Amino acid sequence: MCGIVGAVSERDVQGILLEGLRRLEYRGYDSAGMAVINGESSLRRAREVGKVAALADAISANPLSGHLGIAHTRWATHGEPSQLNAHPHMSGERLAIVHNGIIENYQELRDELKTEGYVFTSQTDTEVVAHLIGKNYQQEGNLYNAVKTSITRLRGAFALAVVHADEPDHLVVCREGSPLVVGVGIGENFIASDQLALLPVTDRFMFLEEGDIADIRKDQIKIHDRDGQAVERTITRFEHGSDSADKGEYRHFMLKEIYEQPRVIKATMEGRITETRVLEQALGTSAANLLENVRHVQIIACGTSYHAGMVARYWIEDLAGVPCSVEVASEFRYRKHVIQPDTLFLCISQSGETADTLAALRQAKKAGFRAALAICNVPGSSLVRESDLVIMTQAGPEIGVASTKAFTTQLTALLIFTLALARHNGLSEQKEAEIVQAIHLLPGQVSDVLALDAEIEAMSKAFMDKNHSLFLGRGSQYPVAMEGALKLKEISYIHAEAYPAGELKHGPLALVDSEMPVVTVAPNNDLVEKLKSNLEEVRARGGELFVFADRAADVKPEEGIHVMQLPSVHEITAPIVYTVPLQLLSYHVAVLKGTDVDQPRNLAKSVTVE
Ligand code: HGA
Repeated sequence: MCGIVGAVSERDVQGILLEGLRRLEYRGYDSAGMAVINGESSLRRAREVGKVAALADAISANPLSGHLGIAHTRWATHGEPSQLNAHPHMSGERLAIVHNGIIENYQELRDELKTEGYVFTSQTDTEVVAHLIGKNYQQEGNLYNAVKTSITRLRGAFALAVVHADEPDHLVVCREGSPLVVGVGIGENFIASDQLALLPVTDRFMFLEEGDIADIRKDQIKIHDRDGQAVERTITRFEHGSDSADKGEYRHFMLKEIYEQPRVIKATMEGRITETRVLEQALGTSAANLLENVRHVQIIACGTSYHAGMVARYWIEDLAGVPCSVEVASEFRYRKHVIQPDTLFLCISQSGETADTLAALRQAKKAGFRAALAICNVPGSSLVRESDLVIMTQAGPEIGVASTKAFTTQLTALLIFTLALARHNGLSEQKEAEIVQAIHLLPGQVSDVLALDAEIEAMSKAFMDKNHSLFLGRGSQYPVAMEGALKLKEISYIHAEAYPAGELKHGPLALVDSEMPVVTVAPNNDLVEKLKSNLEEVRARGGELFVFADRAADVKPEEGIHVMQLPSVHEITAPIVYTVPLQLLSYHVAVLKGTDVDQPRNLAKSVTVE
C-alpha cells in the first residue's frame, strides 16, 4: 500500500524523507519517488521503479537538497508500476503532489482537463489531481485555496500532500478516507501516512480527521475542517515501547493484539471504502478485470485463516450469489479436484509463508484457475509475490502465536472483497451502502466489546478447572464458534469442540453434563430462535451455558445460563464483533491456568513446514 512522507525544516529534508520511506517499506509498494524544493525555489524530482534503495542510489548520484519536500512509495491502482506512473506527479515545473488512495471520477476530470490543454504523462488518477490543483492555482494564486477548491471536485478516497516552488515555505495536505498524520517538531514539521515513518524526527503527532485540510510550515500548523472552521487537533505523544516488538503496558502480546483490533480493523478498511462504496481498484489495477467473470470461489487456508475463509463463504454466497468452497490446504493439496470454469483461487494466510497454503497455490496455478487472490498480513511474503491479486490486511506484526488481530482484519478484508465481487453479480448500490456503513461501525463496536473485559474475566473462572468444553453457533457464527474453540485449545489446553448448534442432538449432546461448559454466540439474526431451542436442550441435561448475545436477541439469564450482552450489530459484520469476547475468554482462562499465553506448547507462529 502507498506511503506518504513530507517535511518542512531548517535542515536538509532529503535524508528525513528517505528514512521515512524506508520505514514505510513494510506496507508493500512497487516504486518510490521524492520532490524537493531547494533554496532557489526550484523543484526537483526523482522517481524509481523498485525499492527505496534504488531511489536512494539515484538521489546520491544527483542530490535533491532543500528545506521542503514530499516523498512516496507507490502501490499501483491506476496504471502499471513504472517510472512515469510513480509519484510525485507534477503540473508544470513548479507544482508536485503525492497521493494515497483512489479518485473514482478521474476519467471524467482527465477528459475535462485534456480539452483545456493539459497534457498527461502518466496513466494515474493522481496526475489528474495535480493538474486540477495546477489549474486552480493559476486562478487563485494561492496553494492552500487551490487545494481547497480542487478537492471539492474529487470523489473517492485520498490523502494528498502538495508543494509549489512559488511558495517554498509550506506544504498543503488533506485527507478524505486515507490516513494522514502531522508530526510536530521544534522549528520543523512533518507529515506522513503512518506515524512510524516519522519516529526518528518526532514523537508528537496530530491525527488529521476526515475532511481536514492543513497548512504546514516549519513553525506553524493550521488546520481547517470540512466546513472551513479553524480547528485544533490534539497532540498525542507516541509512547516508545508501544510498538509491535514490545508488550508496553500489557501483560502479554496476545492481550495487546486483542486491544489493537479497533485500530487495525480501521487501517484495513482505510483507502478501500468511501462512506457508502467499496473502491474496487484499491484491490489492485487488475481487480475489476479479474472479478468480472468469476463464477466460483475456492478458498484455501489453515487454522484460524481457514475459519476466516468459512465466514467468507457465507458472505460470498449470500451477497455475491457466487458458489464458494472452502478447504484446509493440507487436504486440498493431496487430492484430485474438479475445477469449475472461472474459479477464483483465494488463499488466506497471516504470514504468507504457510507451507501447505503455498503448496496449494503452486498446484492451483498449474491447474487452470482463473486467477489467484491472496489475503495476507506480510508484504513481500511468498504468497503475496506469487498471487495475481493481493489484499493486504493491516494488522501489523502479530507476535502472539494464537492469532487474534490477524483474524479480524482478514475478515474485514474478505468482506470488502466480497462486496467488490458482489457488485459484478447484481448487488444493489443500496445494499452495498448498508454494509459499507456497517463496516465503518466496526472499530467502535469492537471497542465496546473490549469494555466488557472485566466481566469476561470474571466469567473465565468457571472454565479454569474444566477439561472439556463445547462451542456452538449457527450460520456465519458457526466458524466464529470454531475460532473460539481453537483459541481455548491453543492457549489453555482445555479440549474444546465447536459444532453447528443444529448438530447438537446428532451426537455431542451425549457429552453434556455439569462438567461441560457450553459457549454460544447469538447475535440477533433469523436463526436466533432456533438457537434458543438448542440452548434449552443443553440446559435440560444440566449443562452450564455461557451465551454472548445481542441485546435484542432476548436471551434471559437464569439458573445455569450466563448471558453477556453485546452491542447490536449488523448481521453481516456480527462475526467480526462476536469473535472478540471469545478471544478475551480464552485469554483469561489461560492466564488463570498459568499457561504460556504467547508461546503455547508445541505450536509455532508461522507454519512453514508441512
Ligand atoms: N491511485 C494512485 C495511488 C495508489 C495507492 O494509494 N495505493 O495504495 C496510483 O495508482 O498511483
